[in-house]
Amino acid sequence: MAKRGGNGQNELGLTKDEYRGAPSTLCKGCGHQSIANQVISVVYEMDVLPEKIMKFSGIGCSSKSPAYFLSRSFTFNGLHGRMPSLATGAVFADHTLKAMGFSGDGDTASIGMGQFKHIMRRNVPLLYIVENNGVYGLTKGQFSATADQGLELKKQGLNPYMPVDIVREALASNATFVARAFSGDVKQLREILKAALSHEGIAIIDIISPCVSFNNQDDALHSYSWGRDHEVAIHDLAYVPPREEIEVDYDKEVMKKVTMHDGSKIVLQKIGEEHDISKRVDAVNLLDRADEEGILLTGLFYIDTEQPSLIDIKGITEEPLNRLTNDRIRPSREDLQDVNEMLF
Ligand SMILES: Cc1ncc(C[n+]2csc(CCOP(=O)(O)OP(=O)(O)O)c2C)c(N)n1
Ligand code: SF4
Ligand SMILES: [Mg+2]
Repeated sequence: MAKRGGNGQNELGLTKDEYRGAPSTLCKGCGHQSIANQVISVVYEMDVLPEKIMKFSGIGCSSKSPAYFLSRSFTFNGLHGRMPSLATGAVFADHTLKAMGFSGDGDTASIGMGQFKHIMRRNVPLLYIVENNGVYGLTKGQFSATADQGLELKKQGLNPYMPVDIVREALASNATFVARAFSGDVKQLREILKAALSHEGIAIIDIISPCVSFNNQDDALHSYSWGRDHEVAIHDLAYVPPREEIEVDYDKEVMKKVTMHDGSKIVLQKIGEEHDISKRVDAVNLLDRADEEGILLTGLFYIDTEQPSLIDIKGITEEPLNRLTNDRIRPSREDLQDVNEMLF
């Protein structure tokens, strides 16, 4: 795919190298690096101009990773846990750019929980990625709010608390696209990223992304070995770009086709039991069962393409606000007069 322009160029005539960033300083083998690599591939393959993307992050190893991809895109690195405010403001200013948020489990579920909740209920058009390793990697491995109960780490001792589950929080907060992926399962991750980028609203992806330096022992639920041994996909998920024919593997039953706002499609094929991605309560039940069975369930849990996004709710002009000139935004003398008369 994406060799359409020849010489490794995509439809825009850009090579994959033009989607890369600065040399990475993440530890070798860090799950966040794998996510960064997939973001580069996906945006290149989807023929999105890097200058048409803005990326946001908070603080953490995950939050510094946007430096390592899409160096031609707009990049905002904010305060710890405050990425959602930054993204909301920027989306208001220019909703014609694709917005991508990169956060960690600490950045989102510890210090940033309040902001996380509110960006979901407002349905801000943002692809929100949580690079979830169960620890504060950047500050040397303290337990985060998603750390598994009973996890024992050499320098931290035993974690006595119950974990926050990002997917559960997203479902409870009416997020309109909710998925879980594993950074070690690159094929599925790419399809989910593509689908999420086509969603017009908040798209939450909880990506289990192992920290090889502080939380990668075999029994940890955020490790590579646990993920590889326990991952179960809900369905086979394929993203079909606009104008491309749907090709399906006829051995599998097509459960659902979802048409996105840009005309692309998500095709779900059955591999296990049936799951209706339009029913939030079914997704919660699925999570409960996965927890009981001790498996890492991945795939698209829930989608709602009908809810208006923040931009629709606020009736923002098609032309981005940051490009409206003074003569268009300044009220006329007559309009001001009308307002004054209404008030007095
Ligand atoms: C207000 C504030 N409190 C605490 C910190 C210290 N701090 C920096 S990163 C971090 C946690 C990062 O964890 P996470 O978001 O999971 O990212 P990871 O490094 O694991 O990818 C903390 C507590 C800070 N930078 N700012
Ligand atoms: S400390 Fe952990 S999260 Fe940070 S770069 Fe290293 S492996 Fe990744
Ligand atoms: Mg973390």
